[in-house]
Amino acid sequence: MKLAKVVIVGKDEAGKSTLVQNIVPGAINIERHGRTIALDYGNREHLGCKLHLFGTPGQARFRIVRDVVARGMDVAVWVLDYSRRFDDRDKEILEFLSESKVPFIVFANIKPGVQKERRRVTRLIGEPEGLKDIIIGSAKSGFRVTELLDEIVSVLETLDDPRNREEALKKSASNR
Ligand SMILES: Nc1nc2c(ncn2[C@@H]2O[C@H](COP(=O)(O)OP(=O)(O)OP(=O)(O)O)[C@@H](O)[C@H]2O)c(=O)[nH]1
Ligand SMILES: [Mg+2]
Repeated sequence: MKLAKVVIVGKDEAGKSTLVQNIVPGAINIERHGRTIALDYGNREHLGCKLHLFGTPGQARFRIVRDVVARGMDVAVWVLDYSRRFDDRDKEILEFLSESKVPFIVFANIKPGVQKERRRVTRLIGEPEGLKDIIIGSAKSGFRVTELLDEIVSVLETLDDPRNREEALKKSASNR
């Protein structure tokens, strides 16, 4: 069976741990006072793929932990807090993903919030190269989480597509 490392990033309290729990009930969360300080971990099978899910801490002071946990990821999920204003911490995540050069899916998490940041996601983040899809859902209720898993698997399949491998080889040859 295909194995994949799926890393969940996003700013503090965006809903990353909630999402991991929704996908794998009882997943490990190494936390303090409810905030992830090391990681979330759980795995599950979906459409013939074994997905190893790693949630990262969102607090800026644990950025180094995120960077270490994310190393070697195949695909990332960016949990974007759709109830709070898009700010510098979101921009830092966008930079991190762009530098990582991994394919990623945005999961815009609808939470009841003070501020409603419902501008179109592409107006907030643009159309960065790695962006594969945008799913608007809820980490807590599970709304559209199955679609997220479907999309993760379909991104993984495109990575395995031999035509993409050829393209990648050609690119690396021309860069030599
Ligand atoms: N109502 C509602 N609340 C949510 C949803 N997702 C997350 N929350 C709440 O938002 C708070 C933060 O959620 P977490 O999942 O801990 O956030 P996190 O991104 O893991 O936060 P850090 O570990 O600090 O980076 C919790 O109180 C959750 O219950 C959602 O879809 N709906
Ligand atoms: Mg967390």
